[in-house]
Amino acid sequence: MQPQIEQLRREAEEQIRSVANVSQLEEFRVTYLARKGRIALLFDGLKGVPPDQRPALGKSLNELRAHVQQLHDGKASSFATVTGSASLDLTQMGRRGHIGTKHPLMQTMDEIKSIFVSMGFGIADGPELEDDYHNFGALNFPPDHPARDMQDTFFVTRDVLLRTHTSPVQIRVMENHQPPIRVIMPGKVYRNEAISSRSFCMFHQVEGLCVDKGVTFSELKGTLISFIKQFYGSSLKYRFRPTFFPFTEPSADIYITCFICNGKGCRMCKQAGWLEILGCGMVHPNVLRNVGYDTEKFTGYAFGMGIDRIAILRYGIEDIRLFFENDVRFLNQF
Ligand code: 2U9
Repeated sequence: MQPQIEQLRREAEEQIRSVANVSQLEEFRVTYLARKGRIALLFDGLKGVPPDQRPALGKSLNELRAHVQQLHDGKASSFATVTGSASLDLTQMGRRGHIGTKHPLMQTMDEIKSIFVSMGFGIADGPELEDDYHNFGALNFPPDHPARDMQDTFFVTRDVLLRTHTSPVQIRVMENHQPPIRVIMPGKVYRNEAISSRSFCMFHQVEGLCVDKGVTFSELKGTLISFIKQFYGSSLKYRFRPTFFPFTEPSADIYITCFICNGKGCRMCKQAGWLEILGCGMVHPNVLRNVGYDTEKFTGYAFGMGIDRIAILRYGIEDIRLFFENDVRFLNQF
């Protein structure tokens, strides 16, 4: 049996040199070291040798097994990764890289931005932490206005809060620049509302401001109708409805025919047949005075829209919270 042991040692030594990957190494292990492998077969053969030769042959076989195990382990560690925990098979096919998509809110935001940029608007941004004056006072909110209530606003200190709209950015733009001004402000805003499928404590707005000599409500209408036609399609119906905001006078909400039920009335438009998509108005003279503009010389219009609501309608999304969970199964659909 000794010659067989020697023969097997040489074979194993030769074989291990040609092992080039993890599956070939496993084949090697099964051939030589497994319970029914070639070394185990030799051990079985010990039963048939004369008892006086068994101890010496047993010792040789044990040495052979240890040697072959060492050959195996040496090769395995040459395949091992830096951590040593997993084996790295350099011959395996690479995994296909995962290409992400732009978040649906950012897609909507970018489209809106590019329409206004094409109409000559610039883009401005500002802090999400604001003071009471820029978020409320400068915008003509009376001191007792309910929007200042703790229910709606996240106060950080008595005077510092998370902005409830992007309008304070417009105030800062006007404080630092003289007309003509034509800018939009996209960004995150925060409201202390009950969280549900329809409202979240943070959402996105795009607001716009135009101030110059002789700016009229007709210019507001022309600009916003052009935006609506580019964004929603040129054949839809729209309507302006008077409303109230402290910072604009006169003020209006703009509605379009509900594109889900085509105006017949459905759950999305709350049976009205119309969807509210924008708020707008002529900048209140008090707001212009607060930033030091001469109201005899300058007039302006402003508008605002909630991007999350627009994206929900556009993509038919059931729950606003899906936007913020970052579940790739949701995000990959856009
Ligand atoms: C300044 C002067 C006026 C911004 C405006 C709206 C109308 C409006 C809402 C739309 C949906 C908020 O996200 S929403 O809930 N906004 O209806 N916003 S006019 O008016 C301004 C802003 C800044 C200095």
